[in-house]
Amino acid sequence: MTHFRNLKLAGATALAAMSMVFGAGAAEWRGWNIHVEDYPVSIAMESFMSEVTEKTNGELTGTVFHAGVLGDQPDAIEQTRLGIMDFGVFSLGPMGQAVPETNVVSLPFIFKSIDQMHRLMDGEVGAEIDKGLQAKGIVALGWYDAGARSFYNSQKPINTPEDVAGMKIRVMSNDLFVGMVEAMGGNATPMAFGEVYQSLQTGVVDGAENNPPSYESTNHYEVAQYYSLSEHLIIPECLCMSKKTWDSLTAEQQEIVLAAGRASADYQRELWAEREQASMDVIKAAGTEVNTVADKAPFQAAMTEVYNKFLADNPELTDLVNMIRNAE
Ligand code: BDP
Repeated sequence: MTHFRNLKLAGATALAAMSMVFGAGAAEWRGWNIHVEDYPVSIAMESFMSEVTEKTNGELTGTVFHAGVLGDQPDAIEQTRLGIMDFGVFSLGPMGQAVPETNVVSLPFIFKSIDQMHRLMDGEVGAEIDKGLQAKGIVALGWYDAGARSFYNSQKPINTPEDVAGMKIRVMSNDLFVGMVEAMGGNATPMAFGEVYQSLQTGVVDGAENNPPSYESTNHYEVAQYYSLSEHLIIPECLCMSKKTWDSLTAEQQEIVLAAGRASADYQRELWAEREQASMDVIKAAGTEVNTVADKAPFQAAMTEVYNKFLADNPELTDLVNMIRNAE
């Protein structure tokens, strides 16, 4: 009993300390980020938060927690839906388990190029996905760039789907990516981002797949030195706000937050282009063996079963898939 009372007291003291720091009643948002501080996503999130604070004259303040210190991505997505987390930048890859509409952009080779992805996300496709997110408690404030994902591994260059066969490949947590690797004959292991370095190092997996900035910023190139530019996934990221937080704002604040979100997305895309180039320079200087995949057609052909299964399981998303597939 005494023990119990002490615990309660400790909780109350912590709360009192928190309100001293933040000021009673002040909104102190918590922003989730998986990336290290100098990453394009991180810099753009900081700029979003400072613009919001500045334009609201300090009514809205917050902290961005970088490097995944607030937990892994699937959990952070749930917490944002529940309003425990106020905002975060999420890949639409792991978002698929919670928001089915987002899965359409996780279909391999669905976009023809990164430019096309931006154009469509800034238009009707993005609006449809935002609707899906809102139904699950999340508001999209802007679409960030994450380039194209390619395979890397510790064994050999990949040029054909057959080269993937038999390899153990880490994927983000979403059944679609398991299906994608299995369709090439590989073994897929869904795993948290933060565990990949050690798993590559100890041979728990032979490879993984990601864009150049993530391959470089995580130092995965140190333990998986073959980078094969398959560019099989172009998955946008979302500057996402909890709908609970959004609904607590005045109309004027919402306008400021949305404008800051859009502006931060433009900024992030510029930073992204620079970092992609810089990352390629770093990995090449470190001796990574980079190869372009001359013929992507066999990879695309291997994905037929992934599409067929997806459309059979999600017939209601056929129009959205076709909207992208038939776009210029
Ligand atoms: C990076 C994304 C990040 C993902 C990570 C991953 O920016 O959100 O968590 O890939 O592979 O490119 O898990």
